[in-house]
Amino acid sequence: MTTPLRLALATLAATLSPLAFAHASLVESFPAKGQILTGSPAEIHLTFNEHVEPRFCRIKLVSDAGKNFDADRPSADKTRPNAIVAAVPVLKPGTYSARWTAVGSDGHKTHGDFSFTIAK
Ligand SMILES: [Cu+2]
Repeated sequence: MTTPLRLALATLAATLSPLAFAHASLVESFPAKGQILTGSPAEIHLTFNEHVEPRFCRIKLVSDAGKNFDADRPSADKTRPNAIVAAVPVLKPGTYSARWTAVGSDGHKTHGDFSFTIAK
């Protein structure tokens, strides 16, 4: 490989790598990871490190007994940048896993999960 070509490739790699890591990741949520609530939350909100497309995002809640409680379709949370909000059904006391899928403005899909508890 010639030196100019090697240089060109190194420059290209340096240019592309920040994009490769620019996927949406969760920064903050309500309920927060591990949070213990005194009642069912009316909604869930998720804040990401970058803009996400709410219509392509999903939030699913799974109880510790394995029952699914899907949140409504998320919409943009106008009170927080890069955040989505979704109404959730009334939840009984217990621990729930919130499983989210998000699509960033670059079209890349990411997912994750966290748990929270509703006290008896
Ligand atoms: Cu990406």
